[in-house]
Amino acid sequence: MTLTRRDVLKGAGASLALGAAGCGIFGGGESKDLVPRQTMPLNAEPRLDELVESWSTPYSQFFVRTHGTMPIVPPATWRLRVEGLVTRTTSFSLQDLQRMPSVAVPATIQCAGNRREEMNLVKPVTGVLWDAGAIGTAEWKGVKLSEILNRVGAKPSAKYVWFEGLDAVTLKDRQTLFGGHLSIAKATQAETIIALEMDGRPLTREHGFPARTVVPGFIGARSVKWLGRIVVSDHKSDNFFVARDYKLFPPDVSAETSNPKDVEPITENLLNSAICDPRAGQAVGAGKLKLRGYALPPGIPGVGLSSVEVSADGGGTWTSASLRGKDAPFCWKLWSAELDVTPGPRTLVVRATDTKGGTQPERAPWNFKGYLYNGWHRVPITVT
Ligand SMILES: Nc1nc2c(c(=O)[nH]1)N[C@H]1C(S)=C(S)[C@@H](COP(=O)(O)O)O[C@H]1N2
Ligand SMILES: [Mo]
Repeated sequence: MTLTRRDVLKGAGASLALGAAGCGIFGGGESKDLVPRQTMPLNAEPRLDELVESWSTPYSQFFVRTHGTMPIVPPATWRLRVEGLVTRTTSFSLQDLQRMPSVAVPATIQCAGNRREEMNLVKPVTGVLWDAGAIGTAEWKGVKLSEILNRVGAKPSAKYVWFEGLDAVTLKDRQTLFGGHLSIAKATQAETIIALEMDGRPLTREHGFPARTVVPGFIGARSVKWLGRIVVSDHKSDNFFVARDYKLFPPDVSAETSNPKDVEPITENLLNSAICDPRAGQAVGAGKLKLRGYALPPGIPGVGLSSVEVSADGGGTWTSASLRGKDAPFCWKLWSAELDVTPGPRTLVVRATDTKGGTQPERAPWNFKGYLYNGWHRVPITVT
């Protein structure tokens, strides 16, 4: 097996030296400009004001979320095995997938832990303490999962499709593989794909080379990177990240009292929005102030964004923001607004409303894992 120059460059990031100023680690002429939240495993997000410079998130600004190792997968020998309730168990090579009909799907991926830092201020939670930057938008290109399921002959008794990554994750008591699952209904939607490319180039190592699922509308954890195996089944996956993690426990449940069997795995994203500019703690001049940020529709088919509103008095009075960016399903929109601000400590607030009339709650329910925080985003600033 020979590694191409590109693979070697990708692999050069195997041991990471991260500085607080960001990390330029991924070689190949590309670099990430992210703020690390954790280095082993690597978890890093962009500066918020840089994140909303463009609707399509540049490579350098796309957050990275890993739970374990970041495998260097040799493309020539890699196979995607599809088995379980299928007529023909099949191993697809990368070339097999590249030769199949392909589709391009723009999609925003948001981590279920995005904005966890805010929930942590209410009461401590477990997990990576993300600001509001664990989100990004790209055009993903690859093969429809439904096409793969047709080729292998998924049986009528199939109810779930399980996915397994090639990365090794160290849990408290054992090692495991990262995994996900989808109902057969979501697995066969046109938007659900096995992506080989991100913004017109092969996936890079940290985003799942050579293949990952992209599941628009669902939390990022369901878009499994470094895909190694797909199992078609009549029951739910027992992978740790489906059966135990990525569940939304009620506020009165703690790590000690939780029973994962009581709760379903998280699927869709919730309606969300954030102020990305100005940034928390910034000092700005009195008068007209421009605000910029993003808003994400809930991951429900056919539901988009209808409005974004901002406030400089903690939610007493609201001003409409203007939305921009592609009108694509399951994708964010960028927004901007102008507010008059007077001297003193001020709290900027944003909330979004969707096309079904749903709005963000002033505060989202606390849960010990810190998932799905979508309360009004508040940014304290000083006006001078
Ligand atoms: N194999 C594998 N897939 C994975 C993960 C992982 O740790 N291992 N993390 C998931 C989570 S929680 C998120 S939010 C997204 C992040 O995708 P990105 O790193 O490409 O931004 O990948 C998902 N897919
Ligand atoms: Mo995530």
